[in-house]
Amino acid sequence: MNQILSQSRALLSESDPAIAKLLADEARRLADGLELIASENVASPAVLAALSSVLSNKYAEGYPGKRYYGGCEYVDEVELVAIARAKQLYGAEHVNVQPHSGAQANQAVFLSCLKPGDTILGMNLSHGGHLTHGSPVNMSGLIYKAEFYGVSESDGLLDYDEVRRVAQATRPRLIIAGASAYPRVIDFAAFRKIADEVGALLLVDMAHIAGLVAAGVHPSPVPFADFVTTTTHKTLRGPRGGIILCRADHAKAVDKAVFPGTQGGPLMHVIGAKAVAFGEALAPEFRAYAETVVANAKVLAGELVEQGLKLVSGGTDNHLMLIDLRSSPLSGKDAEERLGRIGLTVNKNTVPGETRKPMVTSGIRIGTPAITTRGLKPSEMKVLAQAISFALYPTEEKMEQARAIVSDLCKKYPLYDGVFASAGYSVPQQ
Ligand code: DSN
Repeated sequence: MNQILSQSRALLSESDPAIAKLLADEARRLADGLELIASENVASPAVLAALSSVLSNKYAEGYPGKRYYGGCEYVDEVELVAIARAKQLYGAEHVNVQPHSGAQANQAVFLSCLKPGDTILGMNLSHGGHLTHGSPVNMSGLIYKAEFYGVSESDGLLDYDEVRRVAQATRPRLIIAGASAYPRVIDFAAFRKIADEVGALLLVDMAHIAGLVAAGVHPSPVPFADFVTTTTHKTLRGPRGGIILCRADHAKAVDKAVFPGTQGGPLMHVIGAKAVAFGEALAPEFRAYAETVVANAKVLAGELVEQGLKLVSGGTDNHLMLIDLRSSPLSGKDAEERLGRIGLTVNKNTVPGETRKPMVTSGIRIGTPAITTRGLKPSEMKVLAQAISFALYPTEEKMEQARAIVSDLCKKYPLYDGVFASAGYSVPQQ
């Protein structure tokens, strides 16, 4: 059996060379460049092993001990381990590990506590919020009445007085805290206070910072929120997927909203991989990793400012920063393309007060989770900032220098070597 599994890569090459080639191309793309997309990471070989396991074969609608299918004795154990580890990691009263994604985790929370037409209050997408927090093109904005708060345009910081003012004016049933492009610490106690003042429930979507919270390097929302949702693949470094943490009194409604409310059969291979990732995040090495993610981000932000670039809020407290290009001739799209040419993968991003379209934008979001997994340290952030700045304001000579910097860093920190090898993980066979 093990032999068959270890031969799967070779089998794929034989049975489907077209897809095998594309997988190899993607592995090479990852290895030859540096991943600076703030929501991406490099999952461990153990996480990848669970993802490509026989658990993928199993239908298991229902919950451990109460399934609609036979043969669930082992997947029940897998799901129970995932739940126990997630509870330990975050100190949560109840955890549902079945959501296929962060969007579906949010959708299930909405179904558990809202009726169509109820008012929700979330962060403005162009200020760093998320599509699923009430955008008019998402079901959250189509089914519910969405209201928004934002950051102060003068300093880029969340304005809690403004959140309170909008909450008092709109009386939401649910307030959503959490962001996909906010570089500062979020004050969850302040959100709880505002929610209590207006009689609202509080959902914190901690997808971006879940790994930082797990490691104790960002304050936890769990003591303050009725519901906490997260993806498992960003700073948490697990497989793509979602989970919901909630207070015990919401447990039944949340479980019902996930299945049968919004999903059918859970993806048991992903749940197995979530369990592996939670186990890794419980290990002491993960705290050191998360501390380095933040240290790298702080040094990189400082160096970018030294290079003359403007950052929203002037810097960062977490794993990401937003370059504001409004005073430069470049759009976010231009900058994304230029950085791509030297092997740095980033995403264009709106900035507070954005005037360009979402496919163009005036900003670039940069994150350090993946490069930190790869092994880069704060001492390397100066040259990385230099490469970014050379690529944004290039001459032919500077572009060459920028490419050489990135290429040297890639050689110094090979993908799936270094961090995983030194942490005692096995390196996947090529
Ligand atoms: N699209 C993700 C991000 O990049 O932040 C959030 O879902």
